[in-house]
Amino acid sequence: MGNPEEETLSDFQLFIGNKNYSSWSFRPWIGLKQAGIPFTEELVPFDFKNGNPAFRPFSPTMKVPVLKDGSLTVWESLAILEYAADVFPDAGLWPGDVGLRAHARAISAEMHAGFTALRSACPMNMRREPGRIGIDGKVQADIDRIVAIWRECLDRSGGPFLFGGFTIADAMFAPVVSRFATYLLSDDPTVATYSAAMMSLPAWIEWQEAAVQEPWTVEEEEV
Ligand SMILES: N[C@@H](CCC(=O)N[C@@H](CS)C(=O)NCC(=O)O)C(=O)O
Repeated sequence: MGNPEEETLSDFQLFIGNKNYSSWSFRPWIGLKQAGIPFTEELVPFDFKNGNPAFRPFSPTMKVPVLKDGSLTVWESLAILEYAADVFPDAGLWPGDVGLRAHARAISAEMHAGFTALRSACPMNMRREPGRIGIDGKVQADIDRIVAIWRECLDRSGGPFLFGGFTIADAMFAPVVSRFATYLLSDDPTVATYSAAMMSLPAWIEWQEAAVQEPWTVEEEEV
């Protein structure tokens, strides 16, 4: 396999949670969509009160996202995107240059492992009316670090995405872009420009349009 445009079919089956809230699901979903990699979407709504029993048949961690490719199961958002980049090496999911690729992997891993203060204080909630909330020093430190990462990448690449064209790094930061917009977390012009580019992607619009129409409310995620 190589170029997704030359592929008529893939067996990729992506299990995701509610589009309005599932920030981890959004990452591989927008990455695969943006790269033109075909997949079947299986949306399984959260059922936190009962421990999400419907996740048991497909998810070894009882979390989403999960990718199935035939008999293979891949969990963890970044591992799913890495697998897609391996299966479709011509899809441009990582920068071509080895040094830029290392940088893109570093910030993607930093996102995957970190920014816990921001993630817990400001859950992704695409339906929420934009508005500020009180934020503490730890959340502000996460915001400052994210803005520094974006500014460094965009200054070097010239945009519109972190490494010029859309890569896994953008997919990993997509839910943060959404949080910045929902909770009005930064007035930095770099954030505004980058967010506008991300939020005008057809894949972003498709996800958001579905998210805002979902009937489910998850109280734990409403701030
Ligand atoms: N590190 C995991 C995080 C997955 C995760 O926490 N997913 C959330 C939804 S966004 C989930 O399934 N939560 C259900 C639960 O914790 O019971 C990844 O990158 O995929």
